[in-house]
Amino acid sequence: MSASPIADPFRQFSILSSHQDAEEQLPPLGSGLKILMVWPRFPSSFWGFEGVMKMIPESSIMPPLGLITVAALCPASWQIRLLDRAFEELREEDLLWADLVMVSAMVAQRVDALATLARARALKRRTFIGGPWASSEPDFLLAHADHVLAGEAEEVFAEIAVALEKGEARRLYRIADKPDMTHSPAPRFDLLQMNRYTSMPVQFSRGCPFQCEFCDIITIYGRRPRAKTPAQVIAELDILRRLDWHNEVFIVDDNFIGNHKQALLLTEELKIWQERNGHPVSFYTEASLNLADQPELLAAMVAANFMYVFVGIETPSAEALKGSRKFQNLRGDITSQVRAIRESGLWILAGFIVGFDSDDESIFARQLEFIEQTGIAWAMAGVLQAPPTTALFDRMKREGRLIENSQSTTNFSPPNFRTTMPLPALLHGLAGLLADLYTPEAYFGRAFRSIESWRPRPTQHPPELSLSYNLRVLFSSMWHQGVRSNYRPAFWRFLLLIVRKWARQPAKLWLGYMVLLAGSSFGSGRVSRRNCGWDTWCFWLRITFSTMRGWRYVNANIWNKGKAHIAGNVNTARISRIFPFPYIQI
Ligand code: B12
Ligand code: SF4
Repeated sequence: MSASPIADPFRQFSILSSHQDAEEQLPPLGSGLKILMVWPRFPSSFWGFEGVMKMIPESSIMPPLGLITVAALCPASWQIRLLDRAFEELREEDLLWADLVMVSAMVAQRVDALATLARARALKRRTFIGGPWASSEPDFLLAHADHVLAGEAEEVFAEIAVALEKGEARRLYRIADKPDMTHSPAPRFDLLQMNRYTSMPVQFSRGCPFQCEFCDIITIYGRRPRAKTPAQVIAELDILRRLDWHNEVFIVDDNFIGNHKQALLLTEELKIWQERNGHPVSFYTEASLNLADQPELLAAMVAANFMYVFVGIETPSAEALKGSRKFQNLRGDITSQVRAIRESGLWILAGFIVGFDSDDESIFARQLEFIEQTGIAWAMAGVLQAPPTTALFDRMKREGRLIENSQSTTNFSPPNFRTTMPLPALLHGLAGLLADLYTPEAYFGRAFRSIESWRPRPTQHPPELSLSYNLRVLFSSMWHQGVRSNYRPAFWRFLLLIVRKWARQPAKLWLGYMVLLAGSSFGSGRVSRRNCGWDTWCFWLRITFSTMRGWRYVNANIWNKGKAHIAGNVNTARISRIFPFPYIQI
């Protein structure tokens, strides 16, 4: 495998400014480089758990595994610092210290990623970007960074490092081949401020065998799952243990059961490792719904101390599942599959999508009913997007429905294509769905039912955190949620309920408490500005409520702009300006 430049690597030449002339030979950086790795800030969303972060000592859910993996590929003579913008400021002296500023980003981080690159350039620092966004839009990023890597770094980065030192590095590397994961080095966990995170990431496999139309996993990481050996994963866990990590570990695979035989082999090894080391960590992961049909694997996961799993359920509409080629979700009754997974010992959280071509306005009520019926407390519901490189993106382009230059970044931005359902109806419908899902009563009600029907086994141990840590978090949540929030009664009712019901069941008590804390992000629909800053998820819900209550001006605007949007006169960025999602990047 080699790093192959694309045929015309400077396609964006016209938008490069003169000093970034693509023909310009970038000077050698020399040896012993100082590298500043930057993980840009995310906008607020479901995933940031901003409300929770205010009540716990940690600052972020997880560190950037991509960057610490690349760090492990850098020559030993390079000095590396990692800066996580979730909790660190990027100062001018940090940039000036570095010979090379390396950025990794998802599309969702675009604003801060571009700002970082611009600041580094202004100080004449060399810049290099990689990661999922670079993999999906390398040509765009070529205008903002000196070097761009689209694809995975494992088998090419040693060569690129030498080229950087000697001044022979290309501007754009597009890595077509997928590396053999058995050559992936153990990430540099030692670069992390580990106490700032609630989970540590470990990756076993990349890629997914399915073909969902909207998914860029399969276009970025491929459809043939590639995995590390169990020994590699165990070695990474040993590093974490040596670094005294004893909290959750997220197996960040695109689909943990993409190759279920390999997943089973790994899981059996994990079980032995846990027993040997006194169950120091608990695991969670992402998997497709057909996990429900794998009782042996489910049992092994439970035995290895997996606690919960994220599943892409997307929609109860068979038509939408068919239309988006998510055939694996059509093979059984989803409600029974969810129940089967939970009864086998894994709690479930899930993703839901509205805005498929076949969706009409009844979809919101159907989703609500379905989520209530399956009792999924953490239901990440958002609108369909067509990320670049996906089959959906290509189809929207063919059908003339793609909105060029859309600034949409997440499933909470208006879609980057013209939807069949009128946009105002879609956005209002989603707002209503989320509002209904996340009233304190609905949220805590689902949470209780789902934990009650979850059947953890004696092998499942929640992370062992110190008494002082637990007391600190408990008092903090009592203050923020139990005193200052306006869902106080629901907080106390749920707290008393979980203590009364599950005091003798540590796994359920722990999960109940996590759900209670997360209520500050999810379940606080009717909140006041006082208890939850303007930057958080609940701000959006609050606006939703205001809108629902008849904030006519906003409604009218959304409606009119939405009509214009459907007619093709307005792009989503302009819609974003008038639709007050706080995390839409404009
Ligand atoms: C774990 C994970 C999360 C975690 C935490 C993220 C974190 N702190 O790392 C959580 C659950 C919070 C999350 C959330 C989201 N995520 Co996410 N997530 C992942 C997942 C499953 C694993 C990430 C990972 O650790 N990968 C392992 C590393 C090793 O891979 P890598 O980053 O690609 O790095 C390799 C190369 O890219 C390259 N590289 C990386 N960086 C750099 C830098 C340089 C300079 C160079 C040279 C090379 C290089 O080298 C590495 C080794 O080959 C990925 C899927 C995936 N396979 O990556 C999705 C993924 C990154 N997430 C994605 C999305 C869309 C989201 C959300 C926006 C969800 C949503 N639907 O709205 C949110 C946004 C978060 C927020 N707060 O708003 C997309 C991103 C798409 C894109 N093109 O940007 C992905 C690809 C999944 C998908 N297609 O849906 N996510
Ligand atoms: S199952 Fe998930 S990862 Fe696999 S193709 Fe579908 S959406 Fe992508």
